[in-house]
Order: sequence, then C-alpha cells, then structure tokens
Amino acid sequence: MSDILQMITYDPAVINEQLRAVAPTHQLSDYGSIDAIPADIRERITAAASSATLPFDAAMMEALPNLKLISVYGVGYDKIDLAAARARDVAIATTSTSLTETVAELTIGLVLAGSRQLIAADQFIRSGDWLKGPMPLGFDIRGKTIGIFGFGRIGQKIAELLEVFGARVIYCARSEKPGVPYGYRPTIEALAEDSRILIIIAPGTPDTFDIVNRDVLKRLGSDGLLVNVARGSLVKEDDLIAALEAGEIAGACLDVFAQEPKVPQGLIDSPKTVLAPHIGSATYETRLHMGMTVIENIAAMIADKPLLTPLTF
Ligand code: 8YV
Repeated sequence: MSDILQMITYDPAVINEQLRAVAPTHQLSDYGSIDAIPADIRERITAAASSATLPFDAAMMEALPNLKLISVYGVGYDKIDLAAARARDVAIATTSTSLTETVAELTIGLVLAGSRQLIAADQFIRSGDWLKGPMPLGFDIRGKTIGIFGFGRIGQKIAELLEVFGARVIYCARSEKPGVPYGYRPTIEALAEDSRILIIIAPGTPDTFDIVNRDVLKRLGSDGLLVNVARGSLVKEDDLIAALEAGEIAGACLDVFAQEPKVPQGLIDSPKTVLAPHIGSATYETRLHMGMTVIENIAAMIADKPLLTPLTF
C-alpha cells in the first residue's frame, strides 16, 4: 500500500510518466476533489505529488488517513496547513534546491525591464511612436542601492547577480546573516527608505501578509521600483495601485499576485507595471529538475529512506 495522489499535470510531460513508474498513481483531476475519491483508494494513498500553488488543508489530510508525504513541486509552502501536517506526522518535501538560479535570473530580467522600460520600448516601436521622437530615459542599476526583502537561497543569489552589475545590495531578513557582505536593515520600512529598487523574495506567511503597504511604497519613493517575485500576499495590491496612480513610486514589476490567475485591473491598466504570470521557475530545465525531485522524494519515502529535500517545520 503505497499509492500516489497526483494533484496536477506536470510539464514537461516526462515527469508524469516517471511518477507513474514509481507506484500506482491516481489523478486528482479524474475525481475533482479528494472527497470524491473512493475510500479504498484514499486509504492506499501514502504520498501526494502536489505543487506550491495548490492548497493542502487539514480536511484534505483527514481524507487521506495513511498520507505520509506531501511532495511539493516548488519551494513555497504557504498553501499547506503546517500545523495539520505536524499533528498527523505528514512530512513535507519541497524542491528547495531546484529553482534558485532560475528565479534569480527572472528577477534580474524584471529589474532590467523596469529600469530600461523594455516592455514600453517594444510598444514604442510597434505603435510608431519612435518615428515621432526618442523614448524617455531609463536609469542604470550600476551604482544604485537595491534592497532585497527575504535573504534565503534565492535572495542571496539575486544579490550575487546584482553585484556583477555594480549595484550596492542591502537586505532585510528576520536576523542579520553573519559573514554576508551586504548592509542589513532590520525592517522593510528602513530597507525601502534606502533603496532605489525594492525586491521582494520572502515567504508568504502571516507575518509578511500585506507587508508592502502604502507607507513602505512612499518610503521607496517617486523614483523607486518595486519587484515582487515572492508571493502576491506580501503586497497590498490596492495600496500599490494607489501609489502608482499618485506617482509615489515609479513602477512595479510583478511575477506574483494575490488572487492568481486574476490580476487587478488597476495593475493591468497602469503604464508603470511589467506583469508576468508567475513564471519565476518556469524554464524547461528547472521544471524538469523540480519534477524529478518531487518523484525522488516520493520514491525515498516509499523505500523508507531519508527524503532528499525535506522541509523542516
Ligand atoms: C511554483 C513557486 O511551484 O516554487 C514556488 O514556490 O511558486 C513556483 O515555482 C510553480 O509555479 C509550479 O506551480
């Protein structure tokens, strides 16, 4: 008895094939919800192949009495009821080592898209505006102070890449990291105050909910750029729209939103935003590595071996 519940269809497709080779696999999409799965199958399920963007609440765990592992395709665990998992002794594995560089690369892309107005530049040609005169000027990231909120694996990789561009990096995390060559700011307010670009890459938790509010945005300032590659829940979107409209910040480059895939109309309509559909980890190589990590964690659990990338919670 070690069946798998597959909760999404993975891309690249080879992940789906390889997962099925590990143990009998049941597709959630065949049933619609966990409750609708026949009890005898639910009882056989010991592992769930899930995703960082899918909820996993206490009722779902309750419906899978022999669940031992939630193997998450992604690094975020904000959608999982951790207390319920702890209470039921359900382990969690994430793909914490798979996507660091890929998310950091997209972050640099968003920083440049904002500082050099790349999307507006493309539109400038297509609309024929170039024939009428030059575009407004962008700004260099060389020599600028860039604040990173959240300084785990991905935040540190972003810092490393920004250094190559000649930016001065400062960061805010729960505590100062020993041996880190960047300036520490104890609060997001202090970080925003000193930053020209504010990059958000902290986990979505009750502590970080709506932490980027109007006050933080005002501190970032009228020439400041917000970049969010973490979770939409960290940014109070109404405040962001108001700050953009009032010219309190210069722009926002966003890969994540509070109610994905819905994006507030105010962000869509704003000429000061660059929007991406949560593609931080969405490259072929990284998604393949993430999928294989999901599978390897499940195979390890079934073989009674240590998980490769367990979450400590
Ligand atoms: C998603 C992510 O996993 O890693 C995370 O936390 O948000 C993403 O990598 C990915 O979009 C698949 O759902």
